[in-house]
Order: sequence, then C-alpha cells, then structure tokens
Amino acid sequence: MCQRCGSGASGGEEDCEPCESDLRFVPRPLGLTGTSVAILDFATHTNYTFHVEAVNGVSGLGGNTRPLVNISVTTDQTGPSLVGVVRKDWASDNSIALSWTEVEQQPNDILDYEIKYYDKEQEQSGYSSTRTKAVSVVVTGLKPATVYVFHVRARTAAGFTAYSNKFDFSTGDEYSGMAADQGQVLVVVTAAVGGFSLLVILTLFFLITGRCQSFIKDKRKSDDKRRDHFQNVLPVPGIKTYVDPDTYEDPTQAAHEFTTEIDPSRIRIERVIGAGEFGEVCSGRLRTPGEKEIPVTIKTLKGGYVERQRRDFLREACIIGQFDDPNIIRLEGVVTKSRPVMIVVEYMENGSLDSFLRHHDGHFTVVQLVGMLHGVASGMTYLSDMGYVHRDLASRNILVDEGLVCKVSDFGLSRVLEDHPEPAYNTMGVKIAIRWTAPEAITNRKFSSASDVWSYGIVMWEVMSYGESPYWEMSNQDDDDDDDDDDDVILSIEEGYRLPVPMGCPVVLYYR
Ligand code: ACK
Repeated sequence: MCQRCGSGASGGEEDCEPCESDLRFVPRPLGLTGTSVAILDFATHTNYTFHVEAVNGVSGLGGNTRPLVNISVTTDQTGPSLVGVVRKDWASDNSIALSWTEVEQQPNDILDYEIKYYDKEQEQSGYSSTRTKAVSVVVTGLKPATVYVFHVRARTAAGFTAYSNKFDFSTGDEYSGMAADQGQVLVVVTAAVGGFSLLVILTLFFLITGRCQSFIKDKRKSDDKRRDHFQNVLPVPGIKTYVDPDTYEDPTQAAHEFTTEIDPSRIRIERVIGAGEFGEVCSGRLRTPGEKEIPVTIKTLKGGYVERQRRDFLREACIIGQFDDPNIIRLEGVVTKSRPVMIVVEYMENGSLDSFLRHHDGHFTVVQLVGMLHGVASGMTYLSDMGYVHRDLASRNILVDEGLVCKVSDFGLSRVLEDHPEPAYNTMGVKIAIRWTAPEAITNRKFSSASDVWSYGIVMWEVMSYGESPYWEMSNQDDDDDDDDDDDVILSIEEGYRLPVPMGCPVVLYYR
C-alpha cells in the first residue's frame, strides 16, 4: 500500500492520499510472493509512505493491529507540474485528441510528456500511458461512450515532474459518424508524422509504383487498411511502456517477469552460425508445448562467465521479451536453470541485412528494397512508441526472413553505452558506431528516438546501395593513425557533408 503525503510542515495523516494508481509497481503492488518490488514513476518533491504486510490464510482473523512495516521516502529533483489545463480537441468513438499548456513559460529542457489515462469506471483494473514530444496527443484504442481520466506530466533531463490535475473526457459513441471517421484519419496522420516516417515511406512506395491515382480513388479502402495497420502497431488500450530490466535489483526476477523458461530437452542445436559477444550463435529446433518443431536461433553464454556477464547476456532477453511486433525479433524463451545459459529467438533464414544485400547486389526492385525499409520503419515506430531507444540501429542489426521481412534485432547495447563516460570510444570491446550515430548522440550522449531516426537514414542509404559501407574508407576521429581531418566522418558531418544519393536510388527517396 502506498500513501502520498503533503510536503507541508503539518504533514499530518489528513494530508495523505492513496497513491498506488499513480505509481508503477513491477510486477504488481498486491499478491506478491517474492520479497521485492520495483516502483517507478514517482513525482518529484513528494513524501511517500509504503506499508508492507505479509498475509496468509488467517490474516485478518486475529487481533486488531495489522503487522505493517512502514517505509517513508521523499523524492527530490525537479519542481512541480509544468502542465496546466488539459483540453479535449476532439473525440471519436475510440480516440481522444488532447492538448495542453505549460504553467510557466515553455522551458527548453522538456524532453517529452507522459500521458496517463484509465477508464474512470474501472480505475482498479489499471492504467495505460503514452508519450509525446508535442503539447498534444491522440490517444487511441479507447472504448466508445466511456469516460476516461487523463493526467499529463513532463520529463526533463532531471526526471519526471509532478502530474497535472486529472481531467475527465469521454469518447463518442459508435454513431458519431463523420466526426469519428475524420478522427481516425487524423489519428493515422498524426501517428505517421510523429512516428518513424512510416507514412512517408508508404507514400513513396505508392509514388514509385505509380499507384497514386488509385490510392486517392480508393481512399476509403486504404484508410481502413491503414487503420488496421495502426492498430497492429499500437496495442489496445494505449501503448505499453518499456521497463528497463536494470531497474530490478535481482536479474533473475527480471528474467522471470519478461521471459519464458524453456526446458533444454526441447531444444536441439544443429549447427553454429556465428559468434556473438557472449558465446556461439547456433541454429536449431525448438519443440513447442503443442509438440510442433520450429526453427530457432540459440545464443549461448560461454562457460566461465562472471555474474556481470550473465546479467548483461540475459538483459537482451528481458528487453526483447517485452516486445510483440512483426518487425521486432521474437523471443521464444531462455534457459537459465541449467548450463549453458541460452537465449532462444526465432530463426531468420536470410541472416543479417547488410551481408544479405551484399550477396544479392542488384537483385531487387526498388519496391522490394522500399518494402524492407518499410519493415524496419514499422519496427522502429513500435519501439519509439514503447519509449525504447535502440541506439545501435544499423543494417547489420536487422535480420531478414525467407519472405524478405526485416526485423530489428540486437538489443544488447543501450545500457553499455549509457554507462560509459566517453561515448566515442569502445566499451567491452565495442566501438560506438560513429557512422550510424547522430552528432548530438556522439558529442553529448543525447540518444533519443530522434537519434534513432538519424541511424534509420543511414540504414536507408545502406539498403539502397546494397550494403555499401557508409562514408566508405573515411576515418573516425578516434582512429589512432588518423591525422587527415579532411577525411574525417564526424568533422565532415559537422561541416554539412552528407552521404550522396546511392546509384539507382529514386530521387523521391533522397532529400537534402
Ligand atoms: O550475418 P549473419 O548470417 O546473421 O551472421 C550473424 C551471426 O548469426 C552472428 O550473430 C546470425 N544471426 C543472429 N541472429 C539470427 C537469427 N535470429 N536468425 C538467423 N541468423 C541469425 C547473424
């Protein structure tokens, strides 16, 4: 149980209110069987008191005093809510568009906003949240004719500020007709603009294939299709947010929460297909609970590891295990209770995108190449909607299946980079991929979905040039033998140099 108490001097009981619904408890606030819980989303400058109680079958039948242990914490950091009045701009039967004003003059250091919302009638069944960089948002996946409670808070470099007041807004009913329809179109457009240039790519796809006319004629049909696609990208209701597995003190608990333990007798390793950072990468078969055999890739943790390596290895599984998207590599499960420790993911027949393209130089149509890029954009949109920043997007980290579907993979790097004081240099033997990384991320470690978009631009260039190395043999500032600044990637980018249009790339895909 949680109580949030006023910071006033009186600090009496009367100042306190329950706060379970304002915080995120991982795995949950009640019914825990373990002896730890991670609590997130604190407001700043607030006193919280947590009451912890062990219960069994006869709890409540004995004396009057409940054996509670109390823990009080006061949060620090940035000031009160920066969000003033939240307005409803429009609503359809399953979406509501909101916008808000800041209380003070717009501070430059707001990174983004988090919008928390729940069905007013069913507060106890939990809440959803979504994020935006703008002072407006379209919340989708809502139930018709239902009142939702919304509150918004800002995130600055120092953390989250307090939430705004709560605002109640209702969705329309199923008969809202035109308004609802326009709402849906707006939802799609807003998502596409705010997302990962997905719609731009789709539009280019239609332009390239000369289908613009029929696209306009079939507007209604295609709106429906895009609506379907949109709903695939955003789980209903709202968007689940990513939880950093490092917020768990006990990595085993995180693995328990986000992954499924596989009995090793269900795994058959067939051959080694490569070397990973922690051990061999193998292909093989997994017998599913339905006794079907599916092809899988098995990443192993080599023997003689220290606890830190085991944690870093399993961290990737805890990240992938939170995702569920057709363009993100799917986790089948992990083996942690026996040796070797393994991570089992779906098998991607064509391996990584960079080597696949190099082996098939010139073999694909522009439409096929754009189709691959569309898949990557769609996967990255999903990740940014979840609040996850990849930090190492490059075609070597995209896998391709037999149907040319591209899936984002390699989720191991983000924390490693964050911990390191000198971003341009290597950590654990890995160099930051200077050529794929946005300038602000190289110089100020400002990794964000925007810096992932920069990397996406480099991936577009790689794909359209069939796996050519970006900036060819130009040097990195950190190369020891480098004393020719004219030929340096970072300096050249700072001076405005950009990769030139790849051979055969339609000009609609290349904008300077
Ligand atoms: O370029 P590749 O063929 O694709 O060689 C590397 C190698 O393992 C070491 O990482 C391949 N690989 C990694 N994950 C998968 C997967 N899920 N399916 C198929 N191949 C994979 C990667």
